[in-house]
Amino acid sequence: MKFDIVTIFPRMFEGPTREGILGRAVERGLVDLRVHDLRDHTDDRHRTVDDVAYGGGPGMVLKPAPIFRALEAIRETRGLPGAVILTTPQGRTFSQADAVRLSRMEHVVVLCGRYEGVDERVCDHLATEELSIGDYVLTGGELPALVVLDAVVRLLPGAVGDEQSVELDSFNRGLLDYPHYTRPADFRGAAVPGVLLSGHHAEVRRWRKREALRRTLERRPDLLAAADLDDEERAILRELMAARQEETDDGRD
Ligand code: JD8
Repeated sequence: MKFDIVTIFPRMFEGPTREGILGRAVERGLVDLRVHDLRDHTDDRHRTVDDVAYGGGPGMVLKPAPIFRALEAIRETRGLPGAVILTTPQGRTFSQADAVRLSRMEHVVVLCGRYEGVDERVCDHLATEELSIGDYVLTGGELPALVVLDAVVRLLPGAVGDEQSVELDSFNRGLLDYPHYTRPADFRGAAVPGVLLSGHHAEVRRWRKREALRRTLERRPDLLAAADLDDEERAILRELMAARQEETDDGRD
């Protein structure tokens, strides 16, 4: 997969793209990643990428010309991308479904905004989609670009050692993950749940289902509507909801 990022801070990508699963995927060539310095696409002595906003007001805006020229250079050397993403607070919230969709493309470009944002003509005539990573304010689009890159690359075949772990991924199934434990069985008086030490694989599986459902019901009930549940999970969920109803109905009689 080809992945191009356009930014005024290319060094922000150095650490994150050298480490861990992402670093290994880049090293092995699963993703052909290129980070482009927007200033290399300016034509003035000062390498100007920003300007004051028409209409006035505080803060600078990224000029359209360097961004359009950067994209033209990418098209010439790398071909036509399947998506040109602008990371912006105005975008639709990036989801696992977006990560899956983008991971099936041959070529993705991400444009990183800074300052007060980018000239609207970039959104209108260059970007094919606008994505946000969540409802909080960052200083620019570089961290969102890294989030998108990380979520996409781990889905590429061969990126994660164990393909099964990607398939069983909590978000893949639409539920939160169950709790994980490792040795020791007793850590400073806090015990690992006995069922996990029992060696009863069927019981372990059922306990994990129950815990995943309990946590999802407790913390992210919004996820349950779209979750892909089997018959056993639906039965467990009914039990958990009935038990909760009991708790809140305490003073009924
Ligand atoms: C791109 C500039 C900062 C945003 C004034 C200073 C995404 N989930 C997200 N939160 N924030 C961003 C994001 C913020 C950005 C830029 C993305 C470019 N800024 C601006 C508007 C208000 N500040 C984001 N994706």
